[in-house]
Amino acid sequence: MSDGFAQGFTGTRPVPGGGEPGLAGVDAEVLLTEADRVALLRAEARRGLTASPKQLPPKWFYDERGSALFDAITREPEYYLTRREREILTERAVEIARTTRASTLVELGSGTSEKTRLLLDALRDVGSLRRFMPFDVCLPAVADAAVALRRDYPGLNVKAVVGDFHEHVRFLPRAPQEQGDAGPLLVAFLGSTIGNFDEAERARFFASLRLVLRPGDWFLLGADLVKAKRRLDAAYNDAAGVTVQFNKNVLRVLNRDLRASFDEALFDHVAAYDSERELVDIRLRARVAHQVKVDGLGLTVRFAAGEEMRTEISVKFRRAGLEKALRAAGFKRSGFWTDRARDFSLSLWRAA
Ligand code: SAH
Ligand code: AVI
Repeated sequence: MSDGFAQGFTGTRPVPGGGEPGLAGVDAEVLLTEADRVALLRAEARRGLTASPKQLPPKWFYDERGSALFDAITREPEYYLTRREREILTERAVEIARTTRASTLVELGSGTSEKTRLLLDALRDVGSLRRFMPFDVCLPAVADAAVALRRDYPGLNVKAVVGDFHEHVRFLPRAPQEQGDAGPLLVAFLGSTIGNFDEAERARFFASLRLVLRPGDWFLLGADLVKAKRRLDAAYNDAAGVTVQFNKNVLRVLNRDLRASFDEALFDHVAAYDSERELVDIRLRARVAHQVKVDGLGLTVRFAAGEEMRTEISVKFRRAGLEKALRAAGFKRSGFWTDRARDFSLSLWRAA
């Protein structure tokens, strides 16, 4: 196991970065190599495409194009989440920096790390920040973010991590004591990506995160809140159709990486808020009965006319539910904030 990573766990071993194409010149730790990624895609696609109902995990949206499409969604007028979270971060970053005095900031599902600059600025200004670690399943996204941040934050040690947060949280980086860099760790999980987890995944994630943190470390969580169905349906069905492209991108990933023959034109994007389960259910619906060959899996997948395949859920939260889940995992609340419209929440938790 490589230096700087939490010790004492078994399972997938981190391999030093550098060898992966696309990471040249980036200080990186690769927990999920390209070969691992394809093996995981094969396993998860086989399971999901042969399940009833069919489903695919949302992580497979995010190749380079999928990450760019998500970034475009955040600028659509209906997709309020990113703007609301940025509003809270703008108001609270200094308070978060003064409270945590973190020396290492790890960002899970970091994407462009654009909003994270508010935290980086505040932590730099209080003088505690030494290291930033963007962690994402999408290698091009994390590499681009690392290059831009290294340029814009001279003196900051930026280490990119390529990994799957369902699998690799147990390898979260620790600052080696001998570098005199043993201040608190702050793990940020922004954008309401936690909403893409089901209840069991959420509980497992909070528990494994708590295990890897030490008392005195911190967790910052961005989570979207329950609101009117009209606004949620609009946010996931933008008029410009960017979310349609994003949802269908998973079919391109399967076509390229598993030699599948999905035809995007034969599927409709379907996204609707379910007010009983308090989540947006996001699917691809077959327009007509047809079959799709997935050569890489030696599989033929049959779709009935109107059959839906789930590609993502986006859970919407209530404060009480979030507090219960985090307390159960061993976190103590330090702050809970919303934007002025009370659309989105940002909460700070201390490993107790
Ligand atoms: N945090 C950013 C991006 C959110 S989009 C923001 O707030 O705008 C979700 C991000 O999580 C994408 O960058 C995607 O590549 C990443 N992601 C999705 N599933 C993942 C997984 N299983 N492990 C690691 N990263 C994942
Ligand atoms: C990344 N994740 C939190 C987004 C969301 O809102 O659930 C992804 C997304 N899916 C459709 N639009 C945006």
